[in-house]
Amino acid sequence: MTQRTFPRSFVWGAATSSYQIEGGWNADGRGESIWDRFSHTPGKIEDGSTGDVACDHYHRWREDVALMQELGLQAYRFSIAWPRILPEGCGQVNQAGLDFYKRLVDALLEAGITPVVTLYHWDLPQTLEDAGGWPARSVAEIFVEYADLVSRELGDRVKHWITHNEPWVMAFLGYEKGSKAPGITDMAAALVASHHLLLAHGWAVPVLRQNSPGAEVGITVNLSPTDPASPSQYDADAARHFDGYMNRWFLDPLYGRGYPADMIADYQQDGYLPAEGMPFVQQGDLDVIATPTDFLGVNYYSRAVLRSDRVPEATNEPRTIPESDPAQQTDMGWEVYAPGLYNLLMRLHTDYQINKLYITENGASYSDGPNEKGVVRDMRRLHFLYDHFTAAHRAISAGVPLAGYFVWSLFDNFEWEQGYAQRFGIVWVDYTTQQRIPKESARWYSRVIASNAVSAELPTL
Ligand code: IFM
Repeated sequence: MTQRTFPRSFVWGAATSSYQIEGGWNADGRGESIWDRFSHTPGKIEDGSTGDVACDHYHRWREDVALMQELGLQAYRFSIAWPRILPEGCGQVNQAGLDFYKRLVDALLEAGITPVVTLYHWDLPQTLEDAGGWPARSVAEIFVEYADLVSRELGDRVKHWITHNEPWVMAFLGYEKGSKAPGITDMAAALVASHHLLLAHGWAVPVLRQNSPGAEVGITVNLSPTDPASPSQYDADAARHFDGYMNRWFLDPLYGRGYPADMIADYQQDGYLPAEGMPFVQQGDLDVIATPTDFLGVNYYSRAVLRSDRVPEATNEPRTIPESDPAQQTDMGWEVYAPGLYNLLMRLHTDYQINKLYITENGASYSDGPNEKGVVRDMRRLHFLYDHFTAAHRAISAGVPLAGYFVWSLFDNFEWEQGYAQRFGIVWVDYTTQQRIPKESARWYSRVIASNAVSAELPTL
C-alpha cells in the first residue's frame, strides 16, 4: 500500500491540560483556580460536574505515563496548574506542587517521551482574578514571576515551553462571552485582557530562554480559517471581521505588525475602544509581544462560515447559504473540514513566514464507548485524524515547516462548560472506576507513529 511518509524528525504526540485531567483540586496545598470557582458555581457547567476528580491524573500519573509509552507517543503536551505551584498566584511556593511536576517530567524522560509544557491553560489562581484578572496589567507581570519559577525548577529537563494556550479563548470566552471562567461579559475588558495575555507571553520568552538553555519557546493560538457563507459583500465583510477577531488580533502583533487597523476601527465604532485607540498599550509593548519565538503552536478544529446579520432588507446580494451537513459534524457541532487545516497552514507560511509550526491540538469529540467486548470502535475519530494527518502531509509537501502533531486529547476529560458530556480522548476514561481503555483510534495512531506515515487510502480495521 502506498504510504505518505513524514519527515524523519517529525514529532508525534498527544495533549492534555491540568484542570481537564488532574483532579486533586485541593490536594497537597493546591490553591483555588478560577475554574474551581466557576465549576462550583451552580448553573455554569452543563452537566453540573466539576474538575475536582476529572481523570484523577494527579494520583494516576505513573500508570498514565506507562500507557503513553505503550502507545508509542514521542512527546506529551501537558499544562501546569499555576495554583498548584503558587496557591496565592505569587509569593509562597507550594513545594508539593512543584514535586508533582518534577516527578511527572522525570517519568516521561525515563519513558523516552519529550515533555512539552504549557504554562497557562486557563486555570488562573482565583486570588489573581480577585486582583483584577487579565484586564489588570499587574497579572501579566506576575505571570512572568510564575514562568521564572517554573522554568528555574524544570528548565534543565524541559526543553519545549508554551507560554499560553489559546489566548483568544481566555480573553474572549472568559471576559467577553462569559461562557468560560471567570464568566465575565465585558468586551472592553476582554480587549484589555487580550493585550495583557500577549504582553505576558512576550515578557516570559527571554526568561524561559535564560532558565532553560537550548529550549524551544513558543505560544499556542487557536485559529479558524474563515469563509463567507455566500458571495455577498456583507458576508465577505463578516468574514473579514471574524478573521480579525479570532486570527489576526493575535497573529499580527505576534509577528510584528501591531494590532490590525481595521479591527481597531471596528471596535471603536462599536464603542469597545475609545477614540484614541488602545490607551492600555504602553510604549514598547508591541516590541515585547513581537519578541521572536522558536515556533508557533496551532490548535485547529474547524473553519468558520460567516453570514452577516447586517444585510439591508432590500438587497440584490446573492444569499445562498450552504448548510453544514450534520453527518459531517462532531458531537460539539463543529464541521469536519480537513481542507481547512491545509489552507490554514499555507496561509501561516505565506502571510507570516513562520519559522516552525506545531499542531499542538487537533481532534474530535465523539461519544463512542466500549462494546460488549470492551473495544471502543471510534471509526469517526480515526477517519477524522486520518484526513487531518493527510492534510498536514500535503502542507509539508508544499513547503510548510510543520515539525510535529499533538492529538487532542490523550484522554476523555473535563470539557470545560460542557463537563464530561464531550469525549475528545483517544483513550476512553470510565469516570466511575477510572479505568482507561485505548480506543481503536489510539491503536491506529500507534501504528502511524511507528511507521511515521499514513496510508494513501482511508484505513479500515
Ligand atoms: O478541550 C479544549 C482544550 O482545552 C483547548 N482547545 C480546544 C479543546 C476542545 O474544545
